[in-house]
Amino acid sequence: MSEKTFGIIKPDAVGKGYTGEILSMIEKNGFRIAGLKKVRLSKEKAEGFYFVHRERPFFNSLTDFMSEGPIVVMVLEKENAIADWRKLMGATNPADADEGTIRKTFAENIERNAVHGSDSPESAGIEIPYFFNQLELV
Ligand code: 3AN
Repeated sequence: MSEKTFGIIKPDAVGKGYTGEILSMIEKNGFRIAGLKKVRLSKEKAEGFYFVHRERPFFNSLTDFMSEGPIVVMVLEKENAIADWRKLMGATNPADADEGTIRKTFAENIERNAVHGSDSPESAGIEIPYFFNQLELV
């Protein structure tokens, strides 16, 4: 049974020109890209996306970062997509991430950490429609 998850290539990685390499790693790891687009978040749209983190000390800095430049948003599909995408991303802090993961390879630090991925089916169910409508998923 295939599953869908939501991912972001964050402004640090897009700005440094890593979009193509990250998409290549995604495809090589067996994900089907069901939706893909480049967008620029306003501060307000970034705050809406990270609403669950609104009480965290890093919320303001995180939403500044996520709105500083373009991002690439995507819907990834495969069996076990949610867990497998988080595995390919690596640990939140790139210093703790395994060799070969996207964060180990491309992330700067715990905040500027290159990629995002839904952490549960519930999150994926909220995050996918935050950016994509049905016609955009093929
Ligand atoms: P993940 O993205 O691995 O699911 P979360 O959900 O705990 O991690 O955090 C959401 C985002 O907030 C992270 N991707 C990262 O950009 C940022 N973040 C998490 N922890 C910190 C921290 N201690 N300091 C700064 N930014 C953080």
